[in-house]
Amino acid sequence: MSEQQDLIKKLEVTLSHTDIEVITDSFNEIKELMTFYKCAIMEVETKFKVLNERFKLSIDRNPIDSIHTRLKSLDSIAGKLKRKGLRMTPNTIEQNLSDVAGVRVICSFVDDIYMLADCLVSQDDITLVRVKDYIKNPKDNGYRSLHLIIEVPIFLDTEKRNMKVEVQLRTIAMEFWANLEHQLRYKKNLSLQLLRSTSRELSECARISAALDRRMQDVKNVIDGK
Ligand code: 0O2
Repeated sequence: MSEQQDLIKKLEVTLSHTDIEVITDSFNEIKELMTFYKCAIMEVETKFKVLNERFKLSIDRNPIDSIHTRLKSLDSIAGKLKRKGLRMTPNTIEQNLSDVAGVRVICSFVDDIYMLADCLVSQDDITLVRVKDYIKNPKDNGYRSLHLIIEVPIFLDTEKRNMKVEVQLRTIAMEFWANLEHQLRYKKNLSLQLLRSTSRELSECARISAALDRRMQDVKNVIDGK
């Protein structure tokens, strides 16, 4: 089965016949756009790798523990646009979604998150579109991370295109918590009672993990003589 047929089969469950026709007509353009997002991910990942190497020289340690990248799948894109009441075309994707390209940077210390974010957005080819600081303002469930929506240029054979990328920066502790919470969110067969008690427990874990991040940062500051 071709990639296009495979996608259509998945989308038949949720989308109307007209929606599927629109996607079929612009399938090649959508595929091309996805390649552009993939290139934007590569650009941003490289920028963080360069910063990591730079700091290895200047502060004698790597501020980045790991970098994860992901390209949103076509069926997730179709689902998200449908929830917004939009058809899936290259234009609606670019105009309405800012998380098709995702780069997640995991650091040991909270200060490194802000340092890396500042370094990234001060680069002269980066445009900062939006910041959501869930570290200073955690979500009600305890979720913490720094989210940046940026635009980065990619250079193609005959043109330059600015592509949106969602950058999430978080500590190892935040990543540990978010991964478990994500699993809970997609667990469909838990009783309401178990769901409530597990959410409370996760909320408490978020509090402990935020306290751990603060204490680890304090210890680091003492070691660095700050
Ligand atoms: P996935 O599979 O990770 O991509 P927007 O994307 O701007 O339309 P929103 O909700 O305003 O929607 O964006 P926001 O708050 O910046 O969150 C976007 C992403 O952050 C999510 O993407 C998650 O990756 C992560 N995130 C946000 N809140 C939570 C949370 O409470 N728990 C966890 N585990 N992750 C969270 P997606 O599309 O939900 O999923």
